[in-house]
Amino acid sequence: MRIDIITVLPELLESPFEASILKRAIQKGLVEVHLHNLREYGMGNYKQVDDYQFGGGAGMVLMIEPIDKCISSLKTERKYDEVIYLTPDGETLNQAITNELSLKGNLILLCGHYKGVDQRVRESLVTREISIGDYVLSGGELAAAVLSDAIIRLLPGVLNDETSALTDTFQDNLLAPPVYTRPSNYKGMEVPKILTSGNTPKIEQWREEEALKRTQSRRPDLL
Ligand code: 6GU
Repeated sequence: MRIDIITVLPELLESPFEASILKRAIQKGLVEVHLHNLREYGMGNYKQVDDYQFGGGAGMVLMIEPIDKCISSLKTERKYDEVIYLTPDGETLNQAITNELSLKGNLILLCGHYKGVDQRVRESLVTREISIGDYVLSGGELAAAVLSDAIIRLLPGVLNDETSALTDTFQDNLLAPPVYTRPSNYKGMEVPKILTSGNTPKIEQWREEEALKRTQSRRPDLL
């Protein structure tokens, strides 16, 4: 997979890909992530990327031309499965969407800023619009990092047994059960006896029950 991220703030997106699981996925060659500074496609001597909105009103709007130039230049190199615009008025991200996107080949992620992008970008260049939840961020960058992380960890070979995605919360529409590690007694707080019993089928059964209980009490909407 290859992810190309278009942004006016590439520095905000560097560190998420330079640590831990995402870094290792890139090093292993399982995914390529490329950051593109929209300003390099900006207009005129000042490399302008945004302008006042027609009709008046506060807030700048990202112009279509730099975005079109950047996307067109990427598209001359390879085909893309989706051009995703990160925006709070997009479709709300969930595990089903993440699973679906993890099966794609090449993705462009376009980060919005200020009042967003010219509507014509959304109508002519973007194939999908995604939000990461009902709250507003300063820009699409952190949302692009969240989306990339959620996708990349699902790619074959990225996770090992210990970090397996199969037991994730949401992967079966249930929250994950409680987990414990040593010591088995900490200041009188005991680990459930079943977990130290060595009885694997019983442990599995307990985990399923706990997952169900936790989902019922915290997220009944998932059931
Ligand atoms: Cl994708 N962008 C911004 N700016 N805010 C958000 C968001 C995206 N998703 C939730 N809030």
